[in-house]
Amino acid sequence: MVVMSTPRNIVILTGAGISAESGIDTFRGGGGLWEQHRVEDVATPEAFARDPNLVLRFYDMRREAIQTKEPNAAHYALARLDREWAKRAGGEVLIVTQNVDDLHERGGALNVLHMHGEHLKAWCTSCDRRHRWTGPLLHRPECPTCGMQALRPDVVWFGEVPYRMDEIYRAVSEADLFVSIGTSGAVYPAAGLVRTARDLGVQTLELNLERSQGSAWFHETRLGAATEIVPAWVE
Ligand code: BV8
Repeated sequence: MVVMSTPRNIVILTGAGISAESGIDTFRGGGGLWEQHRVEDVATPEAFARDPNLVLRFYDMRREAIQTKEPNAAHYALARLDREWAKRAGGEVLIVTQNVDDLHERGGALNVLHMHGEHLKAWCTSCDRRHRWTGPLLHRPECPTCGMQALRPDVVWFGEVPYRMDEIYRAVSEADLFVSIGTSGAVYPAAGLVRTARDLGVQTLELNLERSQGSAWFHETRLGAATEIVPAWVE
């Protein structure tokens, strides 16, 4: 048990486990399968080049599904922390999420960084503009800016570079506390952030349903469902 003084700056990494109780499937809980495809095989540029309709259907189905889900107590607790921390401790909270759903934002969080992109955005590979997108992409709609039928999900696939890594590494280097919530620690560079934090002397805490692949790197691990252990930690 690590007893620490009140941390000023907190970086919180979240994964699919924080949205599980909102009814959004995790990757490795349900066997990480979709229509008999491993996610790692569908969420890649090669898969998109080989069978664009399969990939677009995969994302259309998930984009539609998340719009029927609601934030849960864990999202609301982090949003409270995000809004109140500056007053309480004069510090910053940054939520770095691997999730491509918008439940952190709909739960009221303000400082959210989607390192793997967002379901509700489409990226035009012709003019490089990004658009809020809630409908399907399978029928190749035209880009609202350039009119080309070149829209793809604005999601970081395996083998692609996650967004704003420099900003993330800087935030971790300036943090007093790094908290990881609801992630299996299976995917890099997200899974490597706890080691970056440790190497920089940052306190590290893991809140998860089960021990993750990176558990050994955390000063403290608390096990349980996010809707229970996240509000308890925030209070
Ligand atoms: C990159 C968007 C270069 C798409 C995603 C070998 C070694 C190291 C790395 C690699 C390697 N081979 C290949 C790589 C690189 C690869 C990688 O890591 N592959 C893995 C499979 C080995 N990574 C990449 O390609 C990345 N890019 O490396 O570029 C680079 C490197 C450094 C700096 C710059 C550039 C890009 C990866 C991004 C892929 N896109 N998502 C989409 O969503 O469709 S990944 C996807 O899976 C998620 O975004 C998430 O990041 C990831 C892991 O999922 P989790 O969120 O952890 O969910 P999971 O289901 O796994 O676990 C859920 C957890 O929650 C569990 O622990 C469970 O116990 C817990 N839980 C469940 N219920 C609850 C709960 N906890 C609390 N309460 C509950 N109720």
